[in-house]
Amino acid sequence: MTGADEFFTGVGQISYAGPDSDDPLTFRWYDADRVVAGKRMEDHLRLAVCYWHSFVWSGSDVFGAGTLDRPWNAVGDDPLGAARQKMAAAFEFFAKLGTPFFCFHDRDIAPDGATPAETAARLDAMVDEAAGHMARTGVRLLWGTANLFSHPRYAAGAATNPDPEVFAVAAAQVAHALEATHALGGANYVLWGGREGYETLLNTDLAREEAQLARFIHMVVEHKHRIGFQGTLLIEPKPAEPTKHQYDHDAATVAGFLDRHGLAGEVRLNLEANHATLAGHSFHHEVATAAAAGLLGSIDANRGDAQNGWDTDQFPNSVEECTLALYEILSAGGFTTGGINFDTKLRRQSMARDDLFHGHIGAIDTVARALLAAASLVETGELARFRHERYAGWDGPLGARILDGSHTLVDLRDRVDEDGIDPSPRSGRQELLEQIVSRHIERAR
Ligand code: XLS
Ligand code: CA
Ligand code: CA
Repeated sequence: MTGADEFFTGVGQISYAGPDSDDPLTFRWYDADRVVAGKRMEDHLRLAVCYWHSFVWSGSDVFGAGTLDRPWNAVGDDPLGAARQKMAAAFEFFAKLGTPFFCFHDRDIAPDGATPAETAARLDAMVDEAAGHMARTGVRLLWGTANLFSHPRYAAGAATNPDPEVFAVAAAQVAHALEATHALGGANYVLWGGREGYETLLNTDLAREEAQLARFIHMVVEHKHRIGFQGTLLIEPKPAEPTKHQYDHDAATVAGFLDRHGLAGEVRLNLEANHATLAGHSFHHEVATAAAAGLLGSIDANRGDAQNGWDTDQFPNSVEECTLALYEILSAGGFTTGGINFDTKLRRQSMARDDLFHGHIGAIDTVARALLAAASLVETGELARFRHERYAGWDGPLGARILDGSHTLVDLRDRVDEDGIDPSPRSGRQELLEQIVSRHIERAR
């Protein structure tokens, strides 16, 4: 790509140059073909760039206008032409960065039309356009989703709206977005309930809204099977923002919701680091909770800011946080259809076009380095061994009889009295274990 068609002039193909490289437009840790724990790095991490923050967002915030240099967003009187320009810029970026996947909302790639028919036709046209770029560049789709939160009709929710007509419009939109994702060979489809929540309980019927949401997800499951979509359906938990309270609060809340409504086995989780922070959890907690429930799906890698309480979606830069998450993921067998999507946006002052490369390269090196540390933790088995030994009693006769229901409280009282059971506390060794993690991070090469 050269000349007038090129948006990121001055940036070529980003390649691996090793940890000692001083060139910020190279990878120091991400070496796609390097085999780690039996698999290529690229196949472990399954990295994706998100369309919305990177190519749609102009840098505007609630106090001010767009700041970012995004020439493809100059719509004029040709919204579809602008959408095509934006897509050309996006695929130029994906290809130069060398990440294998991207993710999009329906409205990111195709703007709303004046009528539902025009909106649908625009999406179809842009899906065709995307298929062409994907075939040309080899970039694949990690997941698609529907934007059920920007349009004013969704102010009071989509599936959980008090008006069933809004539910109907949302259902039509998701049917189309799922079909678009299927047409593009998407590996997953994500449902994020941005407005599925409430601002005040004074006007909200919680029981009804939960039942509506469950019905909606069942319809999505049914449609997935009807059209033969083989990818995974993922719910993305988030506790709040934009609403005061969102129903898909965190991993444990969604796990309970899926069980209550007979959806277990059909839907897994897309976990975002910044959403964990907002829920008052570590990302490690969210990933471990999902793994324990067999719901691990995919990851939105980013970070929040410790000094403020909103969804800043910054690029991840903590090797330690990513190591702990990847340790859980590798211990659970690694990603299947999921991957790592950078749901990340630049700061509003990072207005130069090539800042998008710097943000992504730093994030990619962070997760690549974390992968090396996590794989080495799994390989030596130091943490797993300690944990296994800590619970060893539960594999012995006493533990087994407690768990299989053969001991009652009275039986246990008798055992304690007769056998003189008097356990002594043992060290949990937290500091030692933290040192083990640090050592693996330091030595990861
Ligand atoms: C917003 C969410 C959203 C989902 C996709 O906070 O992270 O971007 O990932 O709708
Ligand atoms: Ca997200
Ligand atoms: Ca977010």
